[in-house]
Amino acid sequence: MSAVSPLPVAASEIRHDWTRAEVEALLDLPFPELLYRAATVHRRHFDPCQVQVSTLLSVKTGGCPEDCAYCPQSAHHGTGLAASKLMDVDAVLEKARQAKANGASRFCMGAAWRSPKPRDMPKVTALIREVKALGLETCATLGMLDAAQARELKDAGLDYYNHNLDTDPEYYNHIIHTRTVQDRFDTLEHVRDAGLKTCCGGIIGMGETRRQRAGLLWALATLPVHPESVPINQLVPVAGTPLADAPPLDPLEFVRTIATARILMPASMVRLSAGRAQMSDELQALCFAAGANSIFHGEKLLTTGNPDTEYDRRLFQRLGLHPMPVDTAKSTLTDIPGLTIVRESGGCGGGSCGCSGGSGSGMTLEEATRKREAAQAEREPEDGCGCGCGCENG
Ligand code: SAM
Ligand code: DTB
Ligand code: SF4
Repeated sequence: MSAVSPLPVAASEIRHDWTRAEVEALLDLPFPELLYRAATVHRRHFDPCQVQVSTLLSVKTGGCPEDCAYCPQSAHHGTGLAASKLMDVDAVLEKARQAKANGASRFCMGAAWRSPKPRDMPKVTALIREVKALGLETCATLGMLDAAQARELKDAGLDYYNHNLDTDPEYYNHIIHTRTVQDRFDTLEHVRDAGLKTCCGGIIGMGETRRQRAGLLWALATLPVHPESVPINQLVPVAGTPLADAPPLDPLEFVRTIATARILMPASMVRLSAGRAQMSDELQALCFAAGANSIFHGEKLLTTGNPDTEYDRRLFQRLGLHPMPVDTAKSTLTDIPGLTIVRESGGCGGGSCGCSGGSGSGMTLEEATRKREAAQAEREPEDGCGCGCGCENG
């Protein structure tokens, strides 16, 4: 084996004391070794063939007073994006109902704000309450929060708050000048103290070095609690933003970042987030193999495009991936139509082994889950799916 220094291979424990040097050493590993370690950690905590699926809606678009160099919604950049007011509750509910009908389990609402103003809070809390009442998990990303605002959102029924560190704290002031990284840490603390789950990650491809990518991952992995979700966005270069002409990132660097995030935060959902529409199928496949286990599903992110639902359905099918079963205790939903498991030539119904045995031509997630559980109850684990494909799935 190559001269790789001993590094945590069996990182099933959750650590918050990673050093920057350790993170850099992981990122620097030979590619096959890094992927092997990430895939090993992934399997200790998750079914590597299950992918959690979220949806996104911009409830207040554009005109943001912050100057984030990547963002098409900043009022500082001439992107031609029209600013809109906070959407009415009824309009958001219509979108949320559609999302639910399309199988969403979590509905994420984004607003282009530095922070919500006192006058915004009644409407925002109404949005959260009403969306929650539809039986959806709620997520919001509204900018900075103080402690009282975080508690108000929690009391309204908010489950997750998305607030990204976005880049290495040391690189932060190259990208954003209207707030400090400490502002970000403060909001994250208020969010945790209020009992909300955190969704916190960053953007790759903003001209940062590999060392600075290590700095972002180190900052995330040494938070007092690992974020439940870690969105890793690839920069979507938008004309009119200062990063419109950022040098393209070596795709393998993106995979390295995903793999290292998986090793550092073994029990978190690592989300292959913005930028999927610009990625090849092969790159996405490598990201899933490296430990990514969450995506945004739906044809729009906030203002930019995302792969269409048919594309994602085909990709899942080709890769033998399936949507992470929804926790029915938390949600009334059991299926994701856009990503329904549909087999061209049958299959074992497990949905995760990619075999072509078994019978039937199509199966919903609910049916597949039921069938898999029933099969698991009947067989010894080493029996596999029962179709002779040699997989280990029930
Ligand atoms: N205004 C709030 C904030 O900044 O926290 C919430 C909305 S903001 C658009 C949410 C996240 O979108 C950002 O933290 C950033 O990671 C991501 N984002 C924005 N523009 C992006 C781009 N062009 N490419 C990739 N990610 C982007
Ligand atoms: C996150 O980390 N990525 C999402 C979500 N959190 C809010 C947003 C991506 C935005 C990409 C650019 C756009 O569509 O405007
Ligand atoms: Fe505003 Fe958020 Fe965009 Fe920054 S990332 S300009 S805070 S909407």
